[in-house]
Parts: sequence; structure tokens; C-alpha cells
Amino acid sequence: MATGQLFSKTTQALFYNYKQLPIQRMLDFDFLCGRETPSVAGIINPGSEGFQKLFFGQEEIAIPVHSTVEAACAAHPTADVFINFASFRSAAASSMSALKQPTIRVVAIIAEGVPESDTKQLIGFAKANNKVVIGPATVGGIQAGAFKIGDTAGTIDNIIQCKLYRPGSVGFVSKSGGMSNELYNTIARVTDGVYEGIAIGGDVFPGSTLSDHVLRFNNIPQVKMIVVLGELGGRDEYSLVEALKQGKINKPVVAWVSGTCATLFKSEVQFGHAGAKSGGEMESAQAKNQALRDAGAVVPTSYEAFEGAIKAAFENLVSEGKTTPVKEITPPNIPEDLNTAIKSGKVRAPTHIISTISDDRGEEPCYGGVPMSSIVEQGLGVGDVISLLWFKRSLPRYCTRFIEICVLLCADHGPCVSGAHNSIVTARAGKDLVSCLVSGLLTIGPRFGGAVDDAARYFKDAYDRGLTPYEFVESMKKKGIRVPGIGHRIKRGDNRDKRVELLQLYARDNFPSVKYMEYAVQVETYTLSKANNLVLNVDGAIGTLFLDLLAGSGMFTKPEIDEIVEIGYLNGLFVLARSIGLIGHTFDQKRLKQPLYRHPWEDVLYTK
Ligand code: Q5B
Repeated sequence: MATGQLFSKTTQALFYNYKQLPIQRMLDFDFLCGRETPSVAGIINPGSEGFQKLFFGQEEIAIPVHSTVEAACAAHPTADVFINFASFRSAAASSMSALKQPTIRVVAIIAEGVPESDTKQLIGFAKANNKVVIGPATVGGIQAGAFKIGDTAGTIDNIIQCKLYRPGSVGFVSKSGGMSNELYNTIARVTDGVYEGIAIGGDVFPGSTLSDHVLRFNNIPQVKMIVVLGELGGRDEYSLVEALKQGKINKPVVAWVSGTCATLFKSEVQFGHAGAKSGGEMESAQAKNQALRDAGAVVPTSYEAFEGAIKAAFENLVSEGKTTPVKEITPPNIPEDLNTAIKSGKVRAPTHIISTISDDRGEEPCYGGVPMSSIVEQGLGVGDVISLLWFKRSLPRYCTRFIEICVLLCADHGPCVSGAHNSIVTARAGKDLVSCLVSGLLTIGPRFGGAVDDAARYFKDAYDRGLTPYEFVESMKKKGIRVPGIGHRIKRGDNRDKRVELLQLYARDNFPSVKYMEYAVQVETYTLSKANNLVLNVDGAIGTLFLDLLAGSGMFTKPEIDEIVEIGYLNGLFVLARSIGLIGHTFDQKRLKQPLYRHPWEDVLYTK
């Protein structure tokens, strides 16, 4: 790298703090410039490691993430620029860590508000170790066609407008990052463009000064003229005045110190930057402009005349044969991000998922179009939420109460049923809650708890076809199918299931019609005449009563009822309800610190 040169087309940086947008902007700039390697070698994200996926042109690349500055520097010894996007609280410490790494040469500190005493220490250390600090409170800098720090120069469109994808002949240094964008544009319009641009930052103590960079530019052969944009406050510009007076700068310098309007105010004015305040006379924009003018810089009479002065200086160089304007090239197209393109309406893309029951995109999530706050304000319950999310409508209260009763009654049926047993055994094997729950749920099926849907299907079919209970049961027997919803391991004709009675009682009192349930009762009368255990069980009661709810509420069309029965919604009620009990059994076992379960030998019939 030539003396004075900070960056080149192969410079690589370590980026502190994962900020997707500025990193992607750096990589997009790289692609625009035709760089072969990405300018970000690694990311430091304290506390995490791995990779971050980003785009390099059209290709997706994985950039390594390191948890410490030291680890990142060790892994990427050729990355010599440290771009620090830490907050003002941690910027100084992380910058110092970086400066202490032998591999790091340049540190750019973006944060605003870094304590001045910390910055002074950083400056002292950097100077003593021959390193460069850009910032704090800066957007960074750019070497056109080679390397860019973070968000410098803004969007890709702006970078193209300002021709920063290829080097020009102007070295530019500014205090303000925002104004540097403006000047990149101005310089591109009236010269052959920027070679390198640095925003030193608006703090009282910048890590590197206007004159540091002007002196550097003076040593870079490709830089033919220098543009400086200072601002009122501080005395930084005077070191440039000194350098000019001492003849240390032999390239044309066009300068302007902004803030001349400060004299219009009666009292001291603080502009946007910490350092930009009208202090004594020497720190005024007028005084600094005059001093620069006296030292030999071209200083216009107003900011409006700045562009003309830059233009004239460049044209002089060309007419004197001191520079030949660089040849224009066409930069490659940067593939636009899909999200950006969709937002701007340029492209459309098919979605991969369709969802109709809930939406989490707005201010608050909605269930079936009903905002959560309204669910809470109206005092709605689990039955209403099930009604919205499963059936996509607000069912009348008597229906949602029925759903809630089903959930209450099926929540548990003791430790001896299949599901609870499995959860208990799993808990005793030391497994986690989800495993215990799932192992219990997996037992729900045609024999245990999962006969609700089939009960609804077969009873509906039989009733709708006008089969007598005798014809129905016997036709099932002929097919070798047990009637779903009939039969129980412990319930009998003389020891009926209380849950079934409670459901029937509720439905008789609240439902407009209970025709399917009454049909099930007739079926039960017939099956009980065959065997005392062939009672209408809880699955059968819920299955047939739900048919009554669907048909009698007037809230469902016939095709909708058929679809619900065909898809099989109703086992969901048992699954949901029994999850409560299975979780309870899991906690119970863990609370009781029960050891590994082993089934006793005596309880197994070993046979050949
Ligand atoms: N037989 C439930 O059977 C059970 C018959 C039948 C015609 C029938 C059985 C069955 C249909 C599925 C069903 C839900 C396996 C049950 C639930 C939740 C629970 C559980 C809890 C909770 C019980 C004896 C004789 C045989 C059979 C005949 C039996 N069922 N005939 N239709 N449905 N039902 N499941 O007692 O001539 O001697 O050969 O499959 O609705 O799971 O609390 O425990 O909340 O947790 O083992 O309530 O009924 O009777 O197999 O010895 O049969 O009756 O063909 O006749 P069992 P088996 P035969 S509620």
C-alpha cells in the first residue's frame, strides 16, 4: 500500500456488533467495485459464535462470528481494519482492545457520545503505536472502488450516483458524516469523483484530524486535489492552516468551514455535533475560512460557491495537464433484496404458507380476526378461543361453554389410564416435560380417548341414513368394527360415567336439539342389553353432542359440518383437555422424586 493510503481493494475489516444492514451495504459496495473478496472478514458479536449469512452479489456467503476481539483477530490475521458499531457505553473498551491487537491498523468508531477522556486515551495509544482512529461519532469513510466503512455514502443508488464504485482524483475530508454524502455528490458532478473520503466525526476530540487526512492525501499519488469541509467550533482547521503555511501540502486545497450563520445568533449556539459550537472568535467559521484562505487554500465566499470553486480547481488541473479525468465505467447491477423489491412493488413472489386463523403482524395478535385485547375485555374464555381458532367463528355462549365443559371433564381420569401411565413412566425415566406429555398423548387413539371423531362419523351416518339402533350395531358387528363411543373398561350399566351424565344434562338444558345424543342413548340401551360394559362412553357422548351443536346452532352449513366430521376436529378436544392432566401427572412424579419405573416380573406372564 502506498504511503498515506489507508485502504485498498483487498483491505478486509472486522466488524464489531452484528448490524446486518451496514455489513450488507459494505458487501454490496464490494460487489459494485468488482472486489474479489468480501471486505468484511469476520464479525465480533460478544457472547456468540458461529456464522452470519449475507449476500456477496447474488451469492450467499457465511461470515464467521467470533465472541471476542482477540479471537477474531487471531482467526483473521490479514483483516487490519476494525469497524466498531458498539454503543457509546462499550465503544471505548472494545476499540482499545482492537488497537492493542498487532494485526489492527485502523479503527473506525461509529458511536456518538463516547466520553472525551476515553477518546483521549484511544488517541494517545493510537499515536504511540502508529495506528489510525477514525471517529468517534462518524459514519466512517470510503476509498472509491475499493473499501467502504459501514453506512458511508448511504444507499447503493447514492453510491452509483456519486460514482464511488471507481476511484476519482479528489481526496475529501469532512467533519460531518451527513454533509460528506452531499459533497460526494457535488464532487462527482464537477470533477472526476472522489478517490478517498473520510468523515472524521463531530466530537471535540476526533481520533484523527482534518489535517492528518489532508497530509495523507498529499502523499497519495492518485489524489490530485483535496476538498475539505470543516465546521465552526474547535481549532482543528488551524493545524491545516499551519501545514499549508509550512508548505507541507503541494496539492490544490479547496475548503469551506460551515457555520457562518452562527453570527446571526445573539448567544452561543450548539449545532448538531458535540464539537460544533460557536466559541471564541478564533473558532468561528468566518475566522477559520479567512485563515485557510490566507494560508493558500481556495475558500469561496459562501457554501453555494463551494461547488464552483471545486469545479474550477479541477478544471485548472486538467487544463494544466496535471490530471486526466478517469474513464467512466459501468458498474454491475446489484441484485435487489427480495423484501425490498416486494415492498417497492417491483416483483411478486408466491408465498409458501397460507394461514387463515390468526395474524400476529399488527399492533396486537388476532385470533380469527378478533384482537386479543377485545378477547380479554369481553371476558371470553378458552371455549371462545377454541371457537375462533378451530372453527373460525364466534360461537354462541352456550356452545363455547359446552366446549369448556368438555375440556374440564376430560382433563384427567386418574393415573391408571393409558395416557397418564405413559407420562408417569416417562417422567420416572427422567425425561423433560414435553417428552412426558408427548408420550402420554401418543396413546390417544381409537381405543383410548381418540374415538370421538369416529363416534361422530358412524353415529351421524347411521342416524342420517335412518338406521335403527339394532341395524346400526349389528351392521357394525358384521363389518367387525367396535362401535366407537361405546364401551368402557370400568364403567358399567349400573355404574355410569358421571361425565357422560353431566354432558347430557347440560345439552338437554341448553341445546336447541339433541337428536344425535338421543339416538346414541337408544344405541346404548341396545348395547347394554348385550353386555353391561357397553355404555355410551365419554368419547361417544362428546362425538354425538358435538353433532347436535354443529347442526342445532345454525352457525354451520351442511357442507361445513360434513367437513368438520370428515377432517376430524373432535379428538382435538380430548387431546387438548387430557394434556392438562398429563402435565399434572408429570409434575406430580417429579415433585414426588419417583425413581425409574420397572414393571414387576410377577405381573408379566412369561410364556413360550
Ligand atoms: N365390545 C373401550 O373394551 C374399550 C365394543 C364391543 C361393540 C363396542 C372398547 C372399545 C370403542 C372405542 C371407544 C373410548 C376398549 C373409550 C376412553 C377415555 C377414558 C378411558 C378410561 C378416559 C373397552 C368385551 C366384549 C367383546 C367386544 C365387545 C366392546 N366394545 N362391541 N362395540 N364398542 N370401544 N373408546 O372393556 O362378544 O365378548 O367378543 O373399543 O369408544 O378411552 O377411563 O379408562 O377418560 O381416560 O376391554 O374414559 O369398548 O372390552 O375388549 O374385553 O370386549 O364387548 O367385542 O365382545 P373392553 P373387551 P365378545 S373411553
